[in-house]
Amino acid sequence: MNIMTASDVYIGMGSNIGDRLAYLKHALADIHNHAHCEVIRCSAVYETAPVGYVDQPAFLNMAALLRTELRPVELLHMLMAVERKHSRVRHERWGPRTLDLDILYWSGEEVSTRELIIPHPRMAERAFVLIPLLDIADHEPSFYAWLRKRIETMDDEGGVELWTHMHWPGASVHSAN
Ligand code: X6L
Ligand code: MG
Ligand code: MG
Repeated sequence: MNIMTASDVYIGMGSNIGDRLAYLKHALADIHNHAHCEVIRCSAVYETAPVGYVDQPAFLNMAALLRTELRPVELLHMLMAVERKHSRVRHERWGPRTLDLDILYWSGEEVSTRELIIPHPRMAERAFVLIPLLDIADHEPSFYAWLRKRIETMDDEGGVELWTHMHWPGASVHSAN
């Protein structure tokens, strides 16, 4: 990876079917194993009450900081391939999923196409996105200040509870790294 052409990107990750923690760990490994993308940091893992469509199992949510040479749409397609590899199927719009990977914030970049909007347009209202991001965004001062302000103005933590810490590197499901 050529660091002169790489960007910092924050993603949100979620799972609410099956072995939720294993899906998150496998996704981190798959992203990191891509030739043009690496996982720099990850947040703790939070258990969160479902939002939007509430009659579904609780989620595990977390956030990760990636460094990538991919363009935004290329990263989107890579993340969608990782979702599909882990049996993501799209039934009802806001329904349960084995793995959800969302691009949230791309340092120094805004995107607005039919396929992809960055920053994520609904990030600001979702505690299950903002609270994990706060764990890993402290070296991006303006973004970090915005996150703190947004979280402060929320009436509650929106059903977001610390579940476990994720150690990175060393998050692999098998002990092979
Ligand atoms: C009114 C209408 C209020 C719709 C909220 C919020 C819709 C979030 C979709 C909404 C609305 C979403 C996750 C989730 C989903 C997740 C938790 C979505 C897409 N994904 N709940 N609900 N974690 N806790 O990752 O974010 S569906
Ligand atoms: Mg999502
Ligand atoms: Mg998604």
